Amino acid sequence: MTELPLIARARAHGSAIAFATKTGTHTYQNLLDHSAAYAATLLDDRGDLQEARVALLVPAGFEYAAAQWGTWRAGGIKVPLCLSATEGEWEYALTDSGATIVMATAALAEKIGPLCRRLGVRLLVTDAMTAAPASGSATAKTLPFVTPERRAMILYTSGTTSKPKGVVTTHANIQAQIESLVAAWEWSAQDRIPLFLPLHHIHGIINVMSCALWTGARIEAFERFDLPAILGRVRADAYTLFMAVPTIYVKLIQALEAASPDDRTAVVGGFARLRLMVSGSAALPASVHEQWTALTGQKLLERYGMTEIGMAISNPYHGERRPGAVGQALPGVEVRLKAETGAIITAEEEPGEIQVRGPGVFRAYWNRPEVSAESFDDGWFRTGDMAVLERGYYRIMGRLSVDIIKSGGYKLSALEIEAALLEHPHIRECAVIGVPDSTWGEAVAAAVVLADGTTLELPALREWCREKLSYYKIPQRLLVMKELPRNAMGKVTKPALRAGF
Ligand code: MLC
Ligand code: AMP
Repeated sequence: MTELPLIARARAHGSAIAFATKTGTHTYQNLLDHSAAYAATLLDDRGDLQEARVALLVPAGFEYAAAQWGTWRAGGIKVPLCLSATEGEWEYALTDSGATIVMATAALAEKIGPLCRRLGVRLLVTDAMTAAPASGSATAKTLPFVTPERRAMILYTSGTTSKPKGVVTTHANIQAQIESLVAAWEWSAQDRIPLFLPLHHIHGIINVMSCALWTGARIEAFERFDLPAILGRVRADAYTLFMAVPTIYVKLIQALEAASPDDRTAVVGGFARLRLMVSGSAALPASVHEQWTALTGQKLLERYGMTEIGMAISNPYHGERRPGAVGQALPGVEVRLKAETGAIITAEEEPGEIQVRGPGVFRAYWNRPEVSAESFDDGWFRTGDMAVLERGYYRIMGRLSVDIIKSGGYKLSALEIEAALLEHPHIRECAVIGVPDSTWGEAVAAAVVLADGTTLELPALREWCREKLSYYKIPQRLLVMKELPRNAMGKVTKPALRAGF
């Protein structure tokens, strides 16, 4: 074999439609041609990018997929950036990954251009590349042979360190993640799926886009979660599959309840006819699961995953989909629970940390050998999530770290947000936690101690944060305190803070 399997498979899907948008459709052959042209441009006069990092600032859609495949076919590592990040966040991702090239649409190139110039990073504007015909020289260029063991992608994930860490996956890891889901959820070339999740995280990249492109299915991409447009397409039976985070199901329930009886009947009918609806990236409250079934007749399939491992545990496609539980290990994935004592748990009803092993598990954190080593326990990845086995299914109980927050499916680091807040001239001390929220799962809540003689209100704080943090990291609650609760060691007792909100 001389090509990555993803590319070789696309040749077989040739004339099938890969992407459908308001403005037109693109076949798999278009994707092959475009990605070859992108690869040729990226390579310039080189024969292989040799794992050079190529950052992507492109909205979901055909261009994004072509840029991703172009990077891979040229031998590069793709680093997708959050479209709405602040300049500081972009700068961190570019410098930490050592990216030498940014691919961006014209509109986004204008925003990131000054930073690229300052950092000396080459900026390629995708629209300009598309406008130029795929010249003979581009398509005729011999592309390098990229072996599956080579590194393919770095995804930045927030966690227990203040700054996000780069999760490095190889082509083989990505393929294993895709093949597991394609088998478990019975993907086929007849599938059609909307893509409205951000493409700097695996939920959108792997579960939706890559599984679809692997099987020859059709993707309808939206630049953002455009609820009215998506509902319109659901009622028109445009899809067979639907994958979203719990917050989206909460928002869909709200929209259906607010709709006129006729509209509701039409949209509910569309949802009822889908072959599968999946929820993940955060806990789906059993009440939301049950409300959705009552409204549409659909039994949501909840699954559990993580950037470092892909998807690990899932309710079954055939069989009982149990509200409040995430099911069993996916094909090709080994899961075990480890007790605090160090014992491997074999009995039901005993909680332990979820540890995962398998070909989909990432290679390492980028440039962080020590953190990488600490994250594995005898070859098993330590997720930091606690679970228990009940009647044969895993149920997630929570996280080991109080510094990780999940809001709207985004994983946030309390430490990163605290570091930003401490730059505020009025804030002397602060502690950030996630508090339960019926829409977002958890909402970012900040407790602060102010400098003498100063005041601070939430709207002003949120406005100030816009320069520093992506919008989904900005605190939604604020509590001004005289002092933060601390233990004998002087460490803030975050569980005690929760009561204050
Ligand atoms: C939007 N807002 C948020 C937010 N998203 N606040 C907190 N947390 C979030 N996640 C705020 C906005 O700033 C805005 O505030 C207001 O909510 C409405 O914004 P919006 O843009 O209209 O919201 P919407 O488009 O509806 O976005 C909601 C969403 C989005 C759920 C579509 O959050 C989203 O795409 N989440 C998915 C993230 C994801 O893909 N995670 C997967 C990670 S991978 P204001 O003040 O302006 O009104 C992973 C592994 C796995 O977890 O297992 O899958
Ligand atoms: P991320 O690091 O953004 O990939 O997020 C992964 C984390 O999301 C996991 O470690 C879990 O804490 C959480 N998560 C994902 N799916 C679920 C689920 N179905 N239920 C509860 N938590 C989940």
